[in-house]
Amino acid sequence: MTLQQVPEKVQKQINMLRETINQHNYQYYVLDDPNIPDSEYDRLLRELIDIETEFPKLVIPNSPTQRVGATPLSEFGEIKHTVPMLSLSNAFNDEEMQAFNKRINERLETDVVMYSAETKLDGLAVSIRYENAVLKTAATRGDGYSGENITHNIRTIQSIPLNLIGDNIPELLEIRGEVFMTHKGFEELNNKQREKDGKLFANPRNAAAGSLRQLDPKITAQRSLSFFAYGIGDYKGDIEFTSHTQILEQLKQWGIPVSPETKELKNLNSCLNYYKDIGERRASLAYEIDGVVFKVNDLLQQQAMGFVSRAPRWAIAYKFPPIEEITRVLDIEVQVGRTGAITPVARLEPVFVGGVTITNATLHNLDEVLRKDVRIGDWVYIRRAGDVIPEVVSVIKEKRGDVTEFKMPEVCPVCNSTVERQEGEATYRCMGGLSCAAQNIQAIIHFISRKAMDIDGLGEKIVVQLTEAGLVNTVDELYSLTKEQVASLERMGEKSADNLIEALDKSRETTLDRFIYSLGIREVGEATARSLAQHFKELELIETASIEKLEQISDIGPVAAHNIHSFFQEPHNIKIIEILKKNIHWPVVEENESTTLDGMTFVITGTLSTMGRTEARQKLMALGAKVSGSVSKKTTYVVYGDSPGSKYEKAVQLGVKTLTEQEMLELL
Ligand code: 9MJ
Repeated sequence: MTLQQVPEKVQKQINMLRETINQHNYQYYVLDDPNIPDSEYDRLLRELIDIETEFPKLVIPNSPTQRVGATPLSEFGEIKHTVPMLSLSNAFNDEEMQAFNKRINERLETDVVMYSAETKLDGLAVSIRYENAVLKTAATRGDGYSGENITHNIRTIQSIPLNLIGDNIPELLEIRGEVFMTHKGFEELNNKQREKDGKLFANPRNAAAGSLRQLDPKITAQRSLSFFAYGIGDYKGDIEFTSHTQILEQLKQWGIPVSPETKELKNLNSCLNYYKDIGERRASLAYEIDGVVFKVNDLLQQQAMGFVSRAPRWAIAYKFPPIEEITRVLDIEVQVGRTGAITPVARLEPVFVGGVTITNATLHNLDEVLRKDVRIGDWVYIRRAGDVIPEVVSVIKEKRGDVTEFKMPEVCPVCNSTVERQEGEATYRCMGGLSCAAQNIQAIIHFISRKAMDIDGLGEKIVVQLTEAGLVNTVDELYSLTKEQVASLERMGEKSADNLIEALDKSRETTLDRFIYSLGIREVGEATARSLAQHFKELELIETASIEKLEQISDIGPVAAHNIHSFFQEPHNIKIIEILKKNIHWPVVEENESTTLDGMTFVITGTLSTMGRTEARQKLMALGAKVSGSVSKKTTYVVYGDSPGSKYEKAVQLGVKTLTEQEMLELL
C-alpha cells in the first residue's frame, strides 16, 4: 500500500487511540486516579505504536509514542524567558512569617488576605511553553532571564502532557514548576548505577538535575522524573484569572499535574498550622521538600505588592531545618549487629541536622567507605531524612588535611572471633555466632521489640544489664527470670521488676507470625514472617520445610529460603526454640483467617479526608493488598471518599462491598 492510500478508518483509529491515551495520562498523573489497569494502558500504546510503524507518515511529533524521538544534542541552546523567572524570599521561623504577614497587611491596608499554600519541592525549576495546546519549548530557570533549552528532555517526562486537553485552551501558556525525583525513583536509579559501577547520586535533587541536563534524551527517558506545576509565566488566553488557586485548578483541567498538598488558607495562623502539619508528614511524602511556600492568593493584591530585587513581595518560602549539614569525622568505629554484620560507623563532631543533634552516621559497609573515600579527619556532608539513620553522603575533598584511612578489623571487637566476608556479599561478619555477646544482645533486643514479642518495659539498657549480670544469654532464658533476679539489677525497683515479669508473662500469648519474626532470621521481616505463618500454619512444618518448599511461597526468594532452612538446622537454634515453645503459645492459624490483606483487591475513589489516595494505596499494598484502578466482580472492596463518582456506582451495581474511609482505617 502506498502512503497516499491511508484508509480513513486508520486515521480515525489513530486519533481515537491518541485521545484515549492522553485521557488516561490525565487520570493517572493529574487526578491520581487511574481508571484502567496498567496492562490495558500498555495495550493501547502498543496498538498505536504498531499502527504508526505501519503508517509512518501519520506520526506527528506530539503523538504519545514520540517522547524519546529526538537525537542527542551536542550542546544546550539558550532560551530567553519572556517573563523573568524570579526566586523566593525565605523565612526560617514563625517570627519571620509574622513579619511577612504584617508587611502584606500594611501594604494592602487590610487584614483580609487569603494565601495559597504549597509544598516547596526540592528539584529544578523549569518553564514549559504551550502554543495552541502543543508543547513547544522548555527551559531551565538559569539566571532567571534566560535558561538552557531542555525541550528534548522535558518531552520524556511521562506526567508532562505533550498536548493540553479540555476547554478554553489558550493561544499561549507558559507553565512553571519543579521537576523532581521521588525517593523510589532515586533509589532505583542509584541501584542501577551501583550495578554497573556508575556514579552514585548524593540526593534526589542532584539525580534530577543530572538527569535533566543530559544531551541524550534516551538517558533522561530511563530516569524516573516527576513534575508539579506551581504557576504560570507568559499567557495569552480567554480566561481572566483572578487568583493563584484558580490558575492551579485550571492547569489541572488542562492536564498539568499540580501538587495535591496545595491549599487555600485564610490567615497567618492557618499558614503556621500548615507548616507544622506538612513538617510532620515530610518524611512520609513520596518526594523531598525543603519547606512550604505561601503566596497571596488574589492576583490584584499580588500586583499591588509588587517585587523586591529578584523576588515577589507576595510570596515566601518557609524553610524546614536542613537535612544535610557539614561536619567532621572524628573516628570510624565498627558496630556488630544481630546477624554478626560489622558496620562501620562515623563518629562525628556533633551537628544539628533535620531538627536533632547527630553524633554518629552509618557508613553501611567497607565498599561504601572506599567508594566515598571517607577517612578519619575528613569534612563530610551528613544527611538525615525523616526517621532514617543519618548517613555520610560525601567527602569535601577540598577541605582534606591530615587524615587516616579506615581499616576493617580482622577480629570482632566484641568477641575476638574472626571477621569474614562471604562471596558476593558486601558485608563483613563476625563468625562468633551466639558466642558473641554483641550478637546475643542484638538478638534479644530484636526479640523483645514492639513488632516482635512486644515486651513492654524491657528496654535496651536492661537487656545489657541482664546479659552483663549473666542472667540472660539467649532469648529463651528471659522466661526463666525471677522477680528477685530482676530486682537485683542496679536502679531496678520492686515495682519495675514486677512490671517486667508481668510484661514477660503477657508476651507468652502471641501469634505465630510474630513469633517467627522475633527469631530474627536473616531476611525474614514482618511480611515474610506473615507469609510463612499463613502458608504453613504450624511452626513444625516451617522447621522441617525444604528449601524448595520455602521458595514456593510468593515473596520468598532463594536467599531467604536458604537462610530460613539453615536457621532451623542449627542445633543451637533448635535447642532455644524447643524451650521457647514450652513458654510461648499462639492460636491455631485458621484456614481462611487472614491477618493481612493478601489476595484482596481494593479500588479507591473520591477524595479522602485523612490522607491522599497514594498514601492509602501504599498502606493497603504494604499489607499485601492489590490496588486497582477499575472496579470488577473480582474487586474485594471499593473505598470511597467525598464525591466518589462512577466507580462507587459500579461497585453497587456489581454488588462489590464498599468501605468508608473510617472503615478502611479500622481494617488497616
Ligand atoms: C517550589 N519549588 O515548589 C515556587 N515552588 O513561586 C513553589 N517554587 C515559586 N512555588 C514563585 N511551590 C517562584 C518560585
